[in-house]
Amino acid sequence: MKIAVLGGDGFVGWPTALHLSAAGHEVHIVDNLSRRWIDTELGVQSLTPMDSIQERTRIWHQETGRRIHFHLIDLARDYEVFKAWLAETRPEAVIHFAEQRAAPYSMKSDRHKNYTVNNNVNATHNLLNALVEVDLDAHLVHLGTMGVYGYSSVGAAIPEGYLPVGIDTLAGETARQEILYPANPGSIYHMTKCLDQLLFQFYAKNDGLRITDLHQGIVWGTHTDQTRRHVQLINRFDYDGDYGTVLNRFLIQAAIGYPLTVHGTGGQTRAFIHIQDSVRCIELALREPPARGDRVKIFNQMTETHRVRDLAELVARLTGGKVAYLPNPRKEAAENDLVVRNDQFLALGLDPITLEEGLLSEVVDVARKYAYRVDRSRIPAVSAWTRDIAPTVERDPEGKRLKSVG
Ligand code: NAD
Ligand code: USQ
Repeated sequence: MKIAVLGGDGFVGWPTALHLSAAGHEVHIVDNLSRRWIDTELGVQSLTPMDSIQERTRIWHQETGRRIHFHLIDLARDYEVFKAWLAETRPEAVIHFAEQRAAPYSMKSDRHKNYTVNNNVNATHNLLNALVEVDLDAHLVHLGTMGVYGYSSVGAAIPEGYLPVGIDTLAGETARQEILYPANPGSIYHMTKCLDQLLFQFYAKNDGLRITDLHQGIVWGTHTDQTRRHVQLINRFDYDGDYGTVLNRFLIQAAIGYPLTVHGTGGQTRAFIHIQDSVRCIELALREPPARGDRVKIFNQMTETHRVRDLAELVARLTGGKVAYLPNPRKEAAENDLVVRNDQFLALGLDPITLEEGLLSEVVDVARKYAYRVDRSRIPAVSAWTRDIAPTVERDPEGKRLKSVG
């Protein structure tokens, strides 16, 4: 199949592009490299040394004889360029990763809020608009987030996208419907993913676009079967206070002897998935496109749930590290439970990789290998969700005064 991977230079996009190329597909990466620019803005770099996208694809060709094509296009801003590219390339499937994906980055300032909304909503809408305009019946697979549901515990499992409801009619009967599960975003970033859902719903209904939305949990780990093949195929690994996600941050903090940064009581329960399973799920979803005219197909792409403080304690036990309980920079519930349905991927044959010590140790080993590249001053999470919270997150676990960058 000819597959476009939008955002294919990123943390999940790159191993997905490799995985699909290895499976025999013709892969085209479209990326504006904004994520690399944001590293420069924030004064951080991936823990792992990443080569340019051109160099990465050259090494892939050298290793496998297979070509991955790269196209430098800003999906949010260069609508006409993207439309012309789509009309010419005519992929059979489009995987959409190309959004600003960090909640803390989206909450840093009014400028970052504007950037995240403009970038994410325009990228998604430009894609949908262009698919209709060039009359392309490609299967669109979008990477969404578990965060659209809001993680709240109502004593029921979170279904895969749709909630059956009964509506009292004027005739005194009950009308049965399935509606999108009520959106409950916890950050500007998560809010853009809720807006994406409505865009998908409209374009599936109005134009018959075939769309799959993957509501993914937090991705952890770094290597996949393909990124292991050559040192220059290595995946990016974010550890900083804006882009580093919780488990990967704990693993690198443990590797360099930095106290594990638990926010508040660490009572937040979140959904997780290993990077290898993430790329497998995307391939499984590609094989099961909805039919034209179907509603958006929604999968929960996660394999397990964990409470943040339990993860910190597990990593600390494994590595002999210390846990620091810090003021929470976010506005979020102190504690929540989370039960999530993921029956659809299990039915398609996903055999989940779950958290086990071997895999955790592998990430710690990667972190130790590249520890010399870590700037400790960029570890604290200083992006506060509200003005009231900002003064409470001014010091790091080592007692130093912090300054926000960007
Ligand atoms: P990432 O930031 O590493 O990659 C995103 C890529 O998209 C980057 O290479 C960036 O340059 C590109 N991009 C952004 N805006 C673009 C634009 N306007 N035009 C072209 N390219 C653009 O993020 P990731 O961790 O790989 O996440 C990929 C997707 O998966 C995101 O949409 C994210 O919301 C979702 N997701 C990620 C996680 C996670 O834990 N990393 C979890 C759930 C969902
Ligand atoms: N947390 C800590 N300490 C840290 C970092 C985070 O306690 O050092 C806590 C946060 O307060 C939060 C939880 O861990 O309660 C998760 O934070 P995170 O940064 O790992 O994840 P999140 O902001 O939700 O975002 C990440 C990805 C995003 C994706 C989302 C999936 O960046 O792209 O959509 O995970 S989900 O969480 O399921 O919504």
